[in-house]
Amino acid sequence: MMILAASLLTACGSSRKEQSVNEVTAAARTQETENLLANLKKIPSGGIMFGHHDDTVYGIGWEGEEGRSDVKSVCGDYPAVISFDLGELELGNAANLDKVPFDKIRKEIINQYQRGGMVSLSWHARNPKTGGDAWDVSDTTVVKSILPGGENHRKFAGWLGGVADFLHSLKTADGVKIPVLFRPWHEHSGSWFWWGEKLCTPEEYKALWHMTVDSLQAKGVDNVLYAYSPGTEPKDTTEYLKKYPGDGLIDVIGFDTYQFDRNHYLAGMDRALSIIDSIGKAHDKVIAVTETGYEGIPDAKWWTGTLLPVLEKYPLAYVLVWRNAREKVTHYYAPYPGQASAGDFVEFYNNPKALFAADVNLYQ
Ligand code: BMA
Repeated sequence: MMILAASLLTACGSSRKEQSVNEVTAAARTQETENLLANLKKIPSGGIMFGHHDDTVYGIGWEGEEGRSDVKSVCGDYPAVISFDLGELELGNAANLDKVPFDKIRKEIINQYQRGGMVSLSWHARNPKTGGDAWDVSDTTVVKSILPGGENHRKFAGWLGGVADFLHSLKTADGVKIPVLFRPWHEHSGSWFWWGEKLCTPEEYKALWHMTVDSLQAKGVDNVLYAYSPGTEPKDTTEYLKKYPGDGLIDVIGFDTYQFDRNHYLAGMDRALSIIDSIGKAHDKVIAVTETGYEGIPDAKWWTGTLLPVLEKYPLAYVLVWRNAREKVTHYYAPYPGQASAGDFVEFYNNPKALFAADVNLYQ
């Protein structure tokens, strides 16, 4: 596998750097991680996994209750995909930017693995140059400053070391390393994060990805798949791939999009879906809607009337909605008992195409 990848790349005339990244990628993955990738490729033949951010750590009116989930309270099962965020791990904090303790996140990652479901991790990393948060776009040289040779490179290398330690710590009681999908540097086609469109060049953005993956692999992290997820700004496949770091690094391609106006949402969703569908086929990548939702879900038929019809035309592995914030009660994207769209969500759940935790077994 490794030799084949290397000789194919040599035949294509790729640089030594790309070659070494590809070799490491091909060689350094646990069996469970390879199984996860193989199963993600098979999922679309049976349906689409449903996902929810921070599902089991808090919801509307509760926090930290063992086994609780707003999604499960509504339909009886956990999401097939649960995502968490590593933001502020880099500060050495005990809890992330949304005040969820990393020990709790680790525990919930183990629980989700034991259900046979998937975990995705985003990273709203603080601004390593200004000291502000991920949304601090006051300085356009932040990415440059953390790349090799930059004044914040050492500091940032330390942050990546912290991420590697956390990923290494994801183990069952029997010592099995738990595979996760890591989705850093997301929504880079917009300009609201310090790694965004107007904040770095395509070369710098790609170098950020290479540095991230190289550094984790050099530290022996072998339980991770990687996802590339811009927003819906790219209008075609060329624009979508403008900052793509390469097939050797990326396993899942997706995008993030939210509903404000229904027609605008559906048009953007459809265009982005057809872009990732065609790239997914050409590059043999898993495709997914990595973040979406309609804040407050005021449309009682949203799940079966808007979301499912647009998704089911495409071979997606999963769709994930954002968090049910317990501290900002209008900021929620999954229903809870009594919420306006709860009945329709049960209908969505009952559709054989919508896959929840009990429907999947991703590690065998
Ligand atoms: C945003 C909002 C914020 C949150 C951030 C990271 O979309 O939900 O409140 O801090 O994601 O989870």
